[in-house]
Amino acid sequence: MNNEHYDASDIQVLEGLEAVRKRPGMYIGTTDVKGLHHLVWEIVDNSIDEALAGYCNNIEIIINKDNSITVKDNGRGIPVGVHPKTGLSTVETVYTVLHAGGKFGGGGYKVSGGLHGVGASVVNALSSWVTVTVYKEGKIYEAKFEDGGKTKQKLTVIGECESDRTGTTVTFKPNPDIFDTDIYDYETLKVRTRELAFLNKGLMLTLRDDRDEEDTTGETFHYEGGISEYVRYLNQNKTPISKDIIHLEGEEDGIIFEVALQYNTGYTESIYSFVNNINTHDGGTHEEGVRRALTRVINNYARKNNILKEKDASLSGEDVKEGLTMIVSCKHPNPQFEGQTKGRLGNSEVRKLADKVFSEGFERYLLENPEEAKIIIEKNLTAARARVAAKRARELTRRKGGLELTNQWGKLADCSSKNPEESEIFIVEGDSAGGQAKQGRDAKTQAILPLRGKILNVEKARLDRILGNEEIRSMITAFGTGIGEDFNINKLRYHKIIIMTDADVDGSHIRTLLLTLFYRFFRPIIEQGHVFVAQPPLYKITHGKTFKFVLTDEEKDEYIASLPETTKYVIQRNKGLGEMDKEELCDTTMNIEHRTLRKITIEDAMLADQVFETLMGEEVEPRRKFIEDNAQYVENLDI
Ligand code: 1YM
Repeated sequence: MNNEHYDASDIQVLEGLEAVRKRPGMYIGTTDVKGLHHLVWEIVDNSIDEALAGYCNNIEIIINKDNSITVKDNGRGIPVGVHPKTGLSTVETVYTVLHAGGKFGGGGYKVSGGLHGVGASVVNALSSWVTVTVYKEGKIYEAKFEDGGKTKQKLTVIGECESDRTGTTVTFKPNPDIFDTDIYDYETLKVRTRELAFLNKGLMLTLRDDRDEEDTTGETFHYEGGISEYVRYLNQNKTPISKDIIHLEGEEDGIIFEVALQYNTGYTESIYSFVNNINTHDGGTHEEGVRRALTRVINNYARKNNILKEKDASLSGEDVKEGLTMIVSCKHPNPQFEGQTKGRLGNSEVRKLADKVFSEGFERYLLENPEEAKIIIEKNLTAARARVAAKRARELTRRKGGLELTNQWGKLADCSSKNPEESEIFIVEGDSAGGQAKQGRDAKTQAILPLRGKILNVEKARLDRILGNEEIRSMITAFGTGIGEDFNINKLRYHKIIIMTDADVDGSHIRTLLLTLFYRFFRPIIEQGHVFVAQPPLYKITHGKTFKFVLTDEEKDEYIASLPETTKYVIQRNKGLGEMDKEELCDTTMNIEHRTLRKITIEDAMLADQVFETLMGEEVEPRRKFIEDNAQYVENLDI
């Protein structure tokens, strides 16, 4: 792959950047804060492609003072010659012709196989200005664009550099008229930067925030162990049951397949799979190959060594994944992404490769490490026994009518509509806010379920115990979906599940608990976009006889600025839902016309799950550190 030469005539000139500016959503998904961050990855992806091709081992991402972004790499540098079809320099072509970048080069493992992998020209179209600098053959070249991709300065030699220096540096400033916000979030950039470092062993990525004067070095992510270190990282707040992280790798026909895994004492599975660095949320052939091989190899080993007796039932796929942390990563020159959100790998040849690499390597590991093998299989057997117990508990609950909706059941104020599409359920913190919400709701479409106090800590509980918790049973009953093996999303009685908690530490704790519960036991309701968080107003501003509720600090400042200068006004910070009267609560937070809801994505839920683990897991040290790190944000953290 490293010897491949590109043919510049491969560029396809398709359409102008005008189309991108008119309908940005079509090219980057959204123009909210997610779309803003997406721009960074479009540029970084080009550097990553260069790293995957074997020419680049260092990438820097800098948030500049003015919220522009700089991405630097030490690859070959974008080609500087004239492109025969456009008559422009290749740099200018890549940045001004839609779809040009992806058509270059051919072959290679392109990150751009993803949903919106449309490249540099889209970033240019959506930016106020862009500067591209290329270091190549002892010269420094520069091109500048402004106003959504208009060439301001053609590619020009602006100086000389050492003859062995090569690379590309791009700085862009997102157009504030296109995006809802122009403020970059360091943590968001950090999570993906770290993930890219785990997924590309040996590659050094640095993230720096120059908005903060004191920070000059930034954070560097560099993992020689690659996905093994990813597994260690994911298990850091858990208790691994064996010291080894098993890491297996194989290659066939240019397809690289890699997997790393380690069991912990917990009950949930954390399996993440990637293709060309893109998270395949819905799995696919690479994941299927491993899961199939894992179940088969464990059963074979357990039978051969008489751990599973002849009369015993085989261990199921469920049993062998309890407490399993695993990263599956595949690099493929021609990946086929399937499914509605393109989150599933479809290439069938990968299933066989994954099965082969995994079964050969894992079987050898078990044979060579009988002590570890025994610990793993004991864990699987315990899971199998618990699965049988949970089934019994579920049947018992069902027989007692525990998961059927009955009239005697007083807490839920259901809606009268039986049409799930128009029905919504508010899960409300506390009986008093619950009572207000019941009085002020639209009884046709809005159901209210008040939650008393904290729900169960699901980290430390298996399904049988979870079903013993009254608050959780109320929710399952109301949702109508069942849980565990009985879960059926088609039975969901409300298409909007809205979490409504106070704007304080307890409220955010309850929200985290609920999201964790949904993530672990009702994941499809998040994946299919049914979970929301209500946004109660943060302030009430009273001015004479009038008052206004606002959601954010910015809105507050804006409103105050709009008042006459001599004005006296009172600002009241809304801490609890209970501080509003029932009309206020319903009008600002529940009424479809006025309210703001935030839809929960699977990423939000994953993050909640991690925070939750830190706060609730068995390890004390990470918890102490988390509280210390966050102490400045909370008044009284009550856990
Ligand atoms: C900070 C952003 O864009 N790096 C980068 C981009 C390219 C190359 C190297 C490159 C690719 C190839 C040959 C090839 C790109 N080149 C093109 C195109 N960093 C950043 N580094 N030589 C250099 O793919 O064959 C598009 S991206 F199209 F010109 F080849």
